[in-house]
Amino acid sequence: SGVKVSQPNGEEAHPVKTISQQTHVRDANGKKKEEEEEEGRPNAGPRWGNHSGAVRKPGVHKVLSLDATHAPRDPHAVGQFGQAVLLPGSRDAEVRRRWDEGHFNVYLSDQIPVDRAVPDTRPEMCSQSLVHDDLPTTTVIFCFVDEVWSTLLRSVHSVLNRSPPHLLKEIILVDDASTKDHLKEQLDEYMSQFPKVRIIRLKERQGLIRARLAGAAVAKGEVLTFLDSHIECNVGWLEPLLERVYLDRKKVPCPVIEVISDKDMSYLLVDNFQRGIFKWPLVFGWSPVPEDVIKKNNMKVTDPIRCPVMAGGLFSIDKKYFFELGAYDPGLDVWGGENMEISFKIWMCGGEIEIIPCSRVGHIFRGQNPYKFPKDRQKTVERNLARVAEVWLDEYKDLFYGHGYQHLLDKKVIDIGNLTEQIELRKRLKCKSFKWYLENVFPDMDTPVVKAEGLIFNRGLRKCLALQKDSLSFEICDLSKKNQQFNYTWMKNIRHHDLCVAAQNEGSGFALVPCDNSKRELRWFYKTSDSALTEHLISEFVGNHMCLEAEPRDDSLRLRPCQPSSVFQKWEFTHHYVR
Ligand code: LR7
Ligand code: MN
Repeated sequence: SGVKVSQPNGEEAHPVKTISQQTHVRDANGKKKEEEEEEGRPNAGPRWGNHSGAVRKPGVHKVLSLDATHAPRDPHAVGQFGQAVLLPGSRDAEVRRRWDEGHFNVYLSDQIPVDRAVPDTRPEMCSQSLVHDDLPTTTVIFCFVDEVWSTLLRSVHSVLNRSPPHLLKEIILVDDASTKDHLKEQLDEYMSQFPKVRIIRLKERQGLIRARLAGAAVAKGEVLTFLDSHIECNVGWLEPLLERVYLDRKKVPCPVIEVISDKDMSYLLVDNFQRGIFKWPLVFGWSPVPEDVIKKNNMKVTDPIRCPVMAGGLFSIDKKYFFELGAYDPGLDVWGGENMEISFKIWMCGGEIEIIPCSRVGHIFRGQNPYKFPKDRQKTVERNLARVAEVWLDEYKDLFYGHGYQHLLDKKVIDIGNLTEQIELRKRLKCKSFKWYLENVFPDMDTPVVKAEGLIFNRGLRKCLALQKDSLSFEICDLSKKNQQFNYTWMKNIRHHDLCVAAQNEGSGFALVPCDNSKRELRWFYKTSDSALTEHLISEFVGNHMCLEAEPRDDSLRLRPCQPSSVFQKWEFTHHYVR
């Protein structure tokens, strides 16, 4: 059949491409190799324990490789089988003209059938894997704002064509106050041929977070499955997700997100063993599962992959569990940060996030959001992230602010809104600490909560800073003495428990004051260099490079203009974690 032509392990290999958000796109040869390794191994079933206690027997029914498009109506149409389309140069102007409608090749998308076939990119074992015959039903929720007609339709068709009908309760399209005309009557009319498709229209733009909540509120399926509105579900995508929820209702499975090229609309494979992670300040990214974890767990390419954070757009979750978790923080606006929120919440409050290699969905990665933000984009995302940091990060929120978001601490600059309910929720659910999360879910991140700690040695005095009653002085260095212990934090505070070293306006009389992240007089820039000449503590409060200096006459502290040669301005912490 025609589908053989498109099999990525055939001669018609996809070219290797790199895509900024997802660098693990790989070619057909890489995949073929892993499939060979795969052959003949038994299916190990669930790997990561069972929260609900009841151990279920392994599934007994084969995944239905149901795909009405394996014999597409028009096998010769462009883009069929997920192949790249090269348009003649004469179309360049047209392509460019329509690009901004979706920030991808909209002109080309419109030429490709809305029910095109895509290559079955699953590892070979997947078609043999077994699932239960009494899986829960799901409601698929797409929210969209001004989505391109052909991609929205292709998303819906891929769900209709590749989901077993008895598992697909309904598809809910949440129109987040789109302005484009075709998304109104024309969409109603088109979707009226599919009884399972319902359209909800929001009167005002809510953003994807509250739009998803609106869909979830009326969903009738037992499981919610969220998808972006420019995706193509692959063969057999749904059963492996529902199987995980069935095995344990606190598992939150995500498909492997493959790449639909924004330029030629080809369906590209991604590397195995990729998981979602974050870097400071809460930036999502992909990274391979560490080699030792793969070895230790003897992981196969088909095994679920524990995921510290999810990408955000594509996942299934037990509906009751979603609401038990408090769904999303409804205070998050428009776009961004909700994937961090739900990820931390799931892990810290007893659930698990997994990527399921046998479930695969292609997504068009766009260089820019094709819609407008009601407020400034940057400010919207920052505000969302600050809400997440305040509720979930505990003492680690300093790392978030300390990586370029210090300005968010000024409550006059930005109002992140009320957090009482979110904080209450975390207490009510008895969620674990962020420290627990880092140690147990993302141990390889290895992120120190302070930049330096221990004693603070002054090179000139050859003594250490010490707290005496409520003032600061110097003592002979002694590691066992508690009053000589300080932290140097991501907020650049010199901290002893809840007290911080404060710079004084006129430079004398050093006070220890209660720490407060928003106060500039508590910030000390620790300037280090290998030449060891400039280990200064520069006040960020008083302008013009004023440095903390020890006064040898009376072992006091003062601020003086920074001088590279002054040994009394040189400070050394016992332990440096980050220079
Ligand atoms: O105001 C809005 N209202 C909406 O309904 C803004 C967006 N949306 C819709 C939009 O039409 C789309 O269907 O919400 C969906 C997601 O928006 P995208 O496609 O612009 O987001 P994205 O793919 O750039 O971003 C990722 O991060 C987002 C952060 O809020 C969401 O979690 C997206 O769902 C998420 N997408 C994915 O996880 C797919 C893989 C991307 C990666 C990595
Ligand atoms: Mn998207």
